[in-house]
Amino acid sequence: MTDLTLYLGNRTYSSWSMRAWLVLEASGLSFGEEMIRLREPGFEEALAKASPGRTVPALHDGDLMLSETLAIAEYVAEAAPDAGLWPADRRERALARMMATRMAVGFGPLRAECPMNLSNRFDAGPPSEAVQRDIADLEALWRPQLAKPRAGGPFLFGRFGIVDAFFAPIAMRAYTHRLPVAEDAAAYLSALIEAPPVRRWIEDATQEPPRDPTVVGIFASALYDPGDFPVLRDPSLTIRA
Ligand SMILES: N[C@@H](CCC(=O)N[C@@H](CS)C(=O)NCC(=O)O)C(=O)O
Repeated sequence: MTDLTLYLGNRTYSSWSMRAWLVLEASGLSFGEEMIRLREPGFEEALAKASPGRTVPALHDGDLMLSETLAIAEYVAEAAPDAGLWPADRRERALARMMATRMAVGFGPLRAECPMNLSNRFDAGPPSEAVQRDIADLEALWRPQLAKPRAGGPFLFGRFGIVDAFFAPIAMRAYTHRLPVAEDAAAYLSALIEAPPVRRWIEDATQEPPRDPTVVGIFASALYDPGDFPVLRDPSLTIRA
């Protein structure tokens, strides 16, 4: 038995919250949600109470409190063994775990320079060399999987799993920041944008109040400006020539 509550940041901006929510959604387990709006008054106190790492997402199961999305994902995968959240094959599972871990610890320039903002789209010109290197590294990580026949869906190991939840915010960033991506990567990222749980997350994001404009903090850059969620109307990506 589980009594799961996920503590989330704003859907529009919190890429780690999105990952954990997608994993829970794909698990089929029922769970409650508590929103801790980033940087708004009471944010730090709420985080200190809800999250051992003072970050969102945090998952509570009764008196168990977890932060760190990878640990949350592993806990959910064990609670829902039939959901196929990791590939069934041991070698594929190891590859999927390696990929999710690389997402958890890497790709700093892409994350810092291209923050997630589901509500808008930007035209900042070509990405920096560091971001281009991150994109090339991601493509190289995905490519062997994307070249294989996969059963059960268009995702890295076929059906949607934890590894795909971890890369879903990359699809959002590729769209929002018009990042040029190779054709095989674009097909995968488009499948992520169209995945039903991802669409549900974006649609739910349109229902949340826009961020408080008087609270700046991490929101100091125009890259966090609210918009009208163009990804829901035209999700086309920029293919690299
Ligand atoms: N390593 C953490 C990263 C979580 C994280 O950085 N979350 C952001 C929101 S997406 C956060 O809580 N930031 C706290 C802050 O802005 O003070 C995880 O995997 O869950």
